[in-house]
Amino acid sequence: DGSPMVAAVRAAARAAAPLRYFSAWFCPFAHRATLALEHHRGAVAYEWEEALGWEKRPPTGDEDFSARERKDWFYHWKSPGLLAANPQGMVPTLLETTSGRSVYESLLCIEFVDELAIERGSSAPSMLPSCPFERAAARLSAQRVNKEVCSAYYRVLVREDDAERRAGFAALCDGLRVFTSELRGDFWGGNSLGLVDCVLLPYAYRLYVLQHYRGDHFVVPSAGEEGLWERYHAWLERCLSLDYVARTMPDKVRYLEHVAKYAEGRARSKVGNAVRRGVAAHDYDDKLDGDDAR
Ligand SMILES: N[C@@H](CCC(=O)N[C@@H](CS)C(=O)NCC(=O)O)C(=O)O
Repeated sequence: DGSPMVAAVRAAARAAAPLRYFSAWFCPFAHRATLALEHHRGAVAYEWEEALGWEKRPPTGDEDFSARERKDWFYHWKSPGLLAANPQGMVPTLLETTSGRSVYESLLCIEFVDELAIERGSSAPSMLPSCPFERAAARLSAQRVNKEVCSAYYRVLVREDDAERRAGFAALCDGLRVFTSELRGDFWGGNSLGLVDCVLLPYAYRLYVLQHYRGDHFVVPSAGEEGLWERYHAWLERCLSLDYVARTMPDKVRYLEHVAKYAEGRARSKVGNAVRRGVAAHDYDDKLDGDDAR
């Protein structure tokens, strides 16, 4: 029956059914989706499923040679629900349980949540500018931050050569410089948290682990460059002072313990495998670095 009333009832039911949110407490990519959901809290109902974890075991025998050298690799376990919703098995994944449709890839998840929330009458401002030119600029910056800052974070953590780590950290700082020089107000796009802030924030919050595992050369300057670093830290503090942001942050000690498997090169995740074989974290290959590579 295609009557408008039936369509309206179906639409209401869809709106009411919470999304299943496949996530992991430690995952900075998923953290981006969480920030979008919490920015629009109330507008998009969701049920969090902790869908990814770690198990320590010896390799299965099909791994590359470096995997055979040790017996204490950490592999992901993945929930059946996650694998059904996203065969690549990555968090964040958002599933509409009534239709079986899913959305994944963290940058897309932010935009998807934002659009859905606006459609459902969110009272929070959109996370993207309304002008098409500015939207394009925001997407460009979001991708750049992801490549320059976030992928460099993994280079510093996973690569074993000190020179490579330092080059990674220099690239990370350059990425932060560009981000900071683009700030138009309290946040990247003006006066509320938006797409670009949301891409960077989970990593900006986690940078303390680099000093812990790599030493004092791996600390973002606290001041200097004509106030640029003061502006960067003020941005970070401003973000963290938002209630809905602060309550999404993982415990620092617990995260530090978790990330040891990356710092020690023992994490057999797609990102970990990609960076170990010498490509950028954002260039992982589902076949080369995924289950087949294990
Ligand atoms: N490009 C993805 C990356 C997400 C990602 O790497 N998530 C990790 C957890 S932090 C994951 O799901 N790993 C599963 C695996 O490596 O097989 C995104 O931006 O959403």
